[in-house]
Amino acid sequence: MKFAKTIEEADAIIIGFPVDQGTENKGTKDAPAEVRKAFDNFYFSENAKESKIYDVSDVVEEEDFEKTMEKIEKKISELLKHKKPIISIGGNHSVTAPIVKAFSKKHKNFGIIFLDAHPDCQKDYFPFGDVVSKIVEMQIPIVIIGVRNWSEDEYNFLIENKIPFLQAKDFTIEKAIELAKKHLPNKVYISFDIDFIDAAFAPGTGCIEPGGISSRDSLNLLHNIGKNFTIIGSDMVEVNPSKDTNNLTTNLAAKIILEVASISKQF
Ligand SMILES: [Mn+2]
Repeated sequence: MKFAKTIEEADAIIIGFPVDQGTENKGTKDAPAEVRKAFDNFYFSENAKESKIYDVSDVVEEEDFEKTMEKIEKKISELLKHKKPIISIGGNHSVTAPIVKAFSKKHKNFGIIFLDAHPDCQKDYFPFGDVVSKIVEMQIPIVIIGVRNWSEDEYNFLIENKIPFLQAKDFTIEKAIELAKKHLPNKVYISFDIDFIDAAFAPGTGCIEPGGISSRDSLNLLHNIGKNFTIIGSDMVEVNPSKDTNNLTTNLAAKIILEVASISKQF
């Protein structure tokens, strides 16, 4: 894993959002530091590319949740001036809304691939639980992949708003790519909730959802997204080191981030 000394020489930018606000499950704020520790365990990416990454360190949370969200949006807006892919380490899923808002001000035509066991469109729930409703309000096209636990309200929201989704029970890489190609433009942002992956591979997260995708299929899916789309940014959210076993989850998150860095493109 190679780090760039300046943003100018970097292939991708990494930033941490150690945020615990917006959820009852505390502990995700420790993820950026723990995931960074695992970066050194990886050398070349699987496609034998050595990407140089510039780490701009963390944006720390304010006492006020809305202020934290504003701070995140402002920082991403600043970083977007460099025209390089930005990969964020959360934090819980509430960080995705301000990140995507900043991207939407810079990019007029992009879509979101939302990898998650949950469709996250629960109105009047914790802020991390309605990130998809916020994205729909921003009118950014989105596809949700990996769903396997939802409420009746959430199901109805997806149907009423015609949000394309692929349930975990029907998951294949081909179907996921086909769905994304049908509904999204070429430029995509990937929001990666670690609970997309089965808890057998990633136990360190707040909501354990059985019946998920394997770590191997998840990596192969990302490589396929890289072949079919221009990845302009991504996030890795809901990693909770306090619930992890033998660093399985933080290692997997670090590997995913490095693979995404190797397939993302400058724009
Ligand atoms: Mn989730």
